[in-house]
Amino acid sequence: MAAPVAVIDLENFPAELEKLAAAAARQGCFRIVKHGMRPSLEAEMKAVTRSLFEIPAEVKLLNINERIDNGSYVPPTKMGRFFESFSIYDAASLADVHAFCSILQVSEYQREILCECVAELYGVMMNVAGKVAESLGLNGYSFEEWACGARLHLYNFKEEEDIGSIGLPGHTDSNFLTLVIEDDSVGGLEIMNANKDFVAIDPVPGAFLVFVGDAAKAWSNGRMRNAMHRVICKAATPRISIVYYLLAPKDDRIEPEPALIDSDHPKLYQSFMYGEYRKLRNAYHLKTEEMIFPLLKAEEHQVTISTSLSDKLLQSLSNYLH
Ligand SMILES: O=C(O)CCC(=O)C(=O)O
Repeated sequence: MAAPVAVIDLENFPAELEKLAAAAARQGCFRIVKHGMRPSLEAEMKAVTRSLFEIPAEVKLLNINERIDNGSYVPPTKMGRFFESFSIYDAASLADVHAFCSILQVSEYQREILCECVAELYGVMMNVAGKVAESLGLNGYSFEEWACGARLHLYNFKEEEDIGSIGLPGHTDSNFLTLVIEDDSVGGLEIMNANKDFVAIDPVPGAFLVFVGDAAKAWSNGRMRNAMHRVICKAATPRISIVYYLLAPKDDRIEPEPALIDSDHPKLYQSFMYGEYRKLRNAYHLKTEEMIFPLLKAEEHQVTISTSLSDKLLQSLSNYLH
C-alpha cells in the first residue's frame, strides 16, 4: 500500500502552515500543488529530458561541474546499470543553464524549454523554502542567495526481470530541500516509514514532491526530519525524473538558525561547510547524515569543522566506520 503524503496547496497560505510544519517534522516529505508552473511546461520538459538521454555518449561526458563534488554527468556504469543523470550547477544562474545547453549542443527548442523550466523551478523553490521557514515561525526568510542544482535522471528499466531492482539506493539528500517532478507514467519512488520499511509513494499528476534534506535538519536544529528514500523498478519501462535542489547559502555555511535555538531546543549541531560535508559523505559513500552529525555535537566531541574538515574529524569518522 502506498504511504500517504501530505499535499500542500501553495495558494492556501497561511492556512497550510501547520500542515506543512507537521509534514516536514514527521515525514520529511510533502507534495505541493498550485505551484504556478506553466501547465504544459511539465510535459514539454519531460519530453526534452527523455530526448537528452539520446545524445551521443561522448557528448554527455562533457557535462562536468568541477565547482561541486559529484556535480557532473553520471554514466550508467557509475551508480548501477540503470541510473544515468545530467547535472546543472548552479541552477539558480541562467548563465550556468545556458552553459549546460551549449556544452551538450542542444537544439534551440530544447534550450528554450530547459531555461524556462529551470527558471520556473527556481521560483517554485524560493516560494516553498520561504513557506517552510515561515512554518517554523521565521517570516520573510530569504533563500535568494543560496546555490541550487538540478539533475535530470533516467532509470533505464527495460526488461521484466528488472522489476524489483534498485534504481537508486536508499539515501537522504545532503542538501536543504529537493523538489522532484516525477514520471507520471510509472512509479518507483519509495520512502522509509517509522518502522524503517520502504513504502511506495505513487506519483500524483501535476503535483511536485519535496524532500527535506540533511542541511535542513541541521539548519532547523532538528525540527525537520530528513527523508530516507529510494527508487526501485516497478515496470519494464524507462523512468525519468527532473530534480531541483536547494543546496546551501552562497557562503556554504550551514548552522542551526539562531531563532530556532532556545532553552527548550538547545543547539544540536555546530556550524559546518556544506561543500565539505558533501565531500565527506561522498568520499565514504555515506547514504545519510547518521555517521557525521553525531560528530558535530560540540559537547560530546569538541570537534570544529567551521572552515575545514579537520584530521580529527576524519579520524573520528574512520574509527566510527571500522
Ligand atoms: O528520481 C527520483 O524520483 C528521486 C531522485 C532522488 O532521490 C535524488 O535525486 O536524490
